[in-house]
Amino acid sequence: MGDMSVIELVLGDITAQEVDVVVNAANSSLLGGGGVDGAIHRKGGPEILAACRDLRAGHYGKGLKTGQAVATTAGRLPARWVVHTVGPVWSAEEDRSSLLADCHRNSLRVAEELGAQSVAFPAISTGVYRWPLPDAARIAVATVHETLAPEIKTVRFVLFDQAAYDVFAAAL
Ligand code: AR6
Repeated sequence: MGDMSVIELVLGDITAQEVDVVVNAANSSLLGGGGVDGAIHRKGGPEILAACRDLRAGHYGKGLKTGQAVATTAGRLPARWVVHTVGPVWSAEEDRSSLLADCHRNSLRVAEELGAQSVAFPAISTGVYRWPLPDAARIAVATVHETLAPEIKTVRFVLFDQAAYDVFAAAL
């Protein structure tokens, strides 16, 4: 991590963040869903879905693989881009931690390639995909710490409720 970068926590709605990149906890179809994904498409408007459909018609014909990340317009959000990533579904039988780390690493790499200086992450995989919050927070914070290049000045984890905020605060 560069000296110039900060990692911060915010309690709130990721669709309200004025940042260069908002990371979406998407699914491999890239065509929308519930949770953060639903909120981003609802607030960002049809331009984001149109861009996702274009991706599916092009290099992402089979969809986006778990752990990978790809950018689109942010539509009407107060952001410049949405970086869509697909978190792993929690499994008690199989350790999928490296895929959750990949989401954070690859999202930051895409953000850097775009020239972004600020990136907002949700707590990827901790909703519909059921990843235990303390473990997800540990992986997210550690991976961002390891990966963060000085070009990105701010990484903001946006937590939707106080319980999630407290868990991330403990991990940080
Ligand atoms: N802002 C910030 N955080 C939010 C918001 C919001 N507006 N809404 C929910 N969260 P989830 P996943 C929190 O389910 O587990 C979708 O259907 C939420 O409390 O959005 O990666 C996709 O299409 C939780 O802590 O993402 C996929 O099919 C966290 O965001 C699937 O869900 C992540 O919850 C992905 O599941």
